[in-house]
Amino acid sequence: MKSQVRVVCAHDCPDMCSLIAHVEDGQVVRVQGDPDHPYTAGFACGKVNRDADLVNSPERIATPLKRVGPKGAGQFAAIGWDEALDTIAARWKAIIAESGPLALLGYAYSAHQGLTNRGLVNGLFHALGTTRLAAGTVCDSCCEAAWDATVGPVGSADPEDVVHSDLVIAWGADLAATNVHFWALAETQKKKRGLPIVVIDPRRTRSAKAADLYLPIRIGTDAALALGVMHILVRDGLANRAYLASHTLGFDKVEKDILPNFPPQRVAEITGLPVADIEKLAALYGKAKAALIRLGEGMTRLTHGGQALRAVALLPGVTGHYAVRGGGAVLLTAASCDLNYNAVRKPSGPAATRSVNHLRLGEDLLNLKDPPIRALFIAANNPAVTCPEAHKVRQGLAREDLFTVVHDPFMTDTAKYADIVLPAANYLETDDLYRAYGAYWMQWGRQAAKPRGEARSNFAVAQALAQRMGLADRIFTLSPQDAARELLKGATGPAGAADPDKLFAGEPIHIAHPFEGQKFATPSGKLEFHSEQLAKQGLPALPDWQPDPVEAAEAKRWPLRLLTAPGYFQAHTAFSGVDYLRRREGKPFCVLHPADAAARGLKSGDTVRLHNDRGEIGLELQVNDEIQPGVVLVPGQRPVGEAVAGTINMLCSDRYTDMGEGATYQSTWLEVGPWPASRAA
Ligand SMILES: Nc1nc2c(c(=O)[nH]1)N[C@H]1C(S)=C(S)[C@@H](COP(=O)(O)OP(=O)(O)OC[C@H]3O[C@@H](n4cnc5c(=O)[nH]c(N)nc54)[C@H](O)[C@@H]3O)O[C@H]1N2
Ligand SMILES: Nc1nc2c(c(=O)[nH]1)N[C@H]1C(S)=C(S)[C@@H](COP(=O)(O)OP(=O)(O)OC[C@H]3O[C@@H](n4cnc5c(=O)[nH]c(N)nc54)[C@H](O)[C@@H]3O)O[C@H]1N2
Ligand code: SF4
Ligand SMILES: [Mo]
Repeated sequence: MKSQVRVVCAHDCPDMCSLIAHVEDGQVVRVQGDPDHPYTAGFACGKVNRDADLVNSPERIATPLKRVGPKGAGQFAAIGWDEALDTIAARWKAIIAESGPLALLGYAYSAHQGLTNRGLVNGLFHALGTTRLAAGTVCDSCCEAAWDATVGPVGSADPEDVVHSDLVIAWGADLAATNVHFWALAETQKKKRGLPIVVIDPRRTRSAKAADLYLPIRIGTDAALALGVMHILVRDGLANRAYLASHTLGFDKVEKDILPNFPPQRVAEITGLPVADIEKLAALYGKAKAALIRLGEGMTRLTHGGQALRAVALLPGVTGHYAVRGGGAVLLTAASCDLNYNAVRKPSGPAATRSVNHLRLGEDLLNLKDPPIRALFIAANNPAVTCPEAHKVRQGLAREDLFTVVHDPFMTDTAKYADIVLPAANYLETDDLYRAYGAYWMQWGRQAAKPRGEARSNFAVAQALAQRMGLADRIFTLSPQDAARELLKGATGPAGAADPDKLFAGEPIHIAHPFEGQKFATPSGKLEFHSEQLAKQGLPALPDWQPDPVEAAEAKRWPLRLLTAPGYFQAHTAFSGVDYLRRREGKPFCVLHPADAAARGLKSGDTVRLHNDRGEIGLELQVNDEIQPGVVLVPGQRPVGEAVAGTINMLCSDRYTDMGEGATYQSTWLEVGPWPASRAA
């Protein structure tokens, strides 16, 4: 029997495509874009076009497993669900009795599921009163904190308003890889009416190659460029004084104390960009009527990442583009979708316990005391690959006295360290409610096929464990659709006004607020050039660019800086179970500029050793000039078995960003040399 089911793409991606799953005899045989969605417009990306291969992958885990070998060896025996769940509940109860609930840590992340599957695992641990996860610091907590301090906790501009823009700037985002529907919309406007596109990125990405102006900025210098542009806008009389006076706070101080330090010549020295290009960018921006900046997370993945995003997010305040449809800045939209999230995420439990930062898992598994973490539940996360200090993560996971459960569709590097592995259903196999984080859409996605093997969804596993742990909250007894109805109760704005009949019939629900210009939800209600909140945290109240002393010391010891970027056919590790995509992405590799390769006697195709104080890894080398000298690019994070040796996060530190306690992958310095001939490549 053949059918078509309208589903929603759950992968960690701003677009949230509506998709059609073609099902034959109960199996998904093809996934394609849904032609009836206004934004995602009938096409899926190159990864998700293969999601039939993901859901049917022969590498999926079929049954629950228990460890039968040493920790981390990946030796398991199949067990039944009852045995698995009973074992987990019994161990948790014993640990809680001896050490209290803080000895448990639920480490569940957003990846690749909708709101109820994502939320209910956290709800389970919230209700149990365990140690909590400060989630998302591996990803967007820095850019979110910088945005909140500057603009406030509200959604950004609507990417679909790019049809009204007269200039687009992709600033630290490789849109052709990570935001393909926004990119497609911008490119259509470029073809139709010559919409100019500027790309600011240390890598000449696919997006950069298609741009009208490409600025190969030095990593970590975006704040200087943004302040340099402001300097020129003021110099040339292009600042919108009326908007600055009515909608912003503290620009006078920036103008007096900060902008004089950023004349074009100095900005050129800091950023490595020619003065002429800085002038060109400022002139384009200052003369545009509706310039839209797509703020990218790329510029935040380093020590002063918050300052970078904040300075760039202030630019539309100088020109007043925040007031214009098609102008302003696109970042995250979720803050303007007010659902009753607590119904799922916080059904009961103490208001506060203690927290573990998502990116310090290794550190906290090894060093947390009173009580130490004795039980760990990981869902939809692969920290042994995707967390910085990956060696420490692996050491922590290898603790004999740690009881670890991993819930994942695949036997990941992390799952290999588990005591119990639970096979997870994926989004094609579950019902769920979805809300985009990079667009204004909400949609119900139906289950297209029964879970493969004995896989169960996050939602089902959270409910089963809640019942065994004696939790009485109603949410742990509801169907996914009834749980989604709880999310809608008390919801406000366009999401709250959604017609449940249309929603649960699978119609995409547009949840953009009527356009009234960018809202500001800072304490002053204005765009804050001067932030008292930041000052209270001991951070500069005004935007600025300063070198970081720790980075400067590292740079003296090691010649190359790490540039990290998304994989085109892999998103982190979630598609590594698809053989076709693994091959499309190729062997894990790094890129050096020809000058740096020549200086080391290296050539394309060589196996090379990347090393610093934290360790060494082995990758294949590509030599080309898509990056500047002094940089080594490593796209994606790949499981250990795929590379010659190791994975990139073994070289990255778990130091925090200036804002939001986020990850600083790119504050990593290293050296690249030949792979020792004595070791097999
Ligand atoms: N194909 C694909 N799509 C993805 C993902 C993926 O891995 N693969 N990941 C998903 C997830 S979880 C996320 S969070 C988003 C992230 O999507 P983005 O917001 O695009 O962020 P990044 O992927 O971190 O980096 C984007 C770009 O920033 C550049 N960059 C690095 N350092 C700097 C800098 O100092 N200044 C400037 N101006 N640019 C810099 C990099 O070269 C890279 O091209 O994408 C999502 N979509
Ligand atoms: N060096 C470096 N490291 C980085 C980054 C970087 O730029 N550079 N980027 C960071 C960013 S932006 C992010 S978001 C993180 C991502 O880090 P992670 O979230 O750890 O990585 P993913 O590979 O996206 O997904 C994790 C796991 O979820 C599983 N999964 C998929 N669907 C389901 C499901 O329905 N249920 C369950 N239980 N599991 C499921 C997948 O099989 C996969 O093993 O990585 C970060 N790490
Ligand atoms: S573009 Fe993003 S939302 Fe669309 S199919 Fe690909 S991963 Fe999913
Ligand atoms: Mo992310």
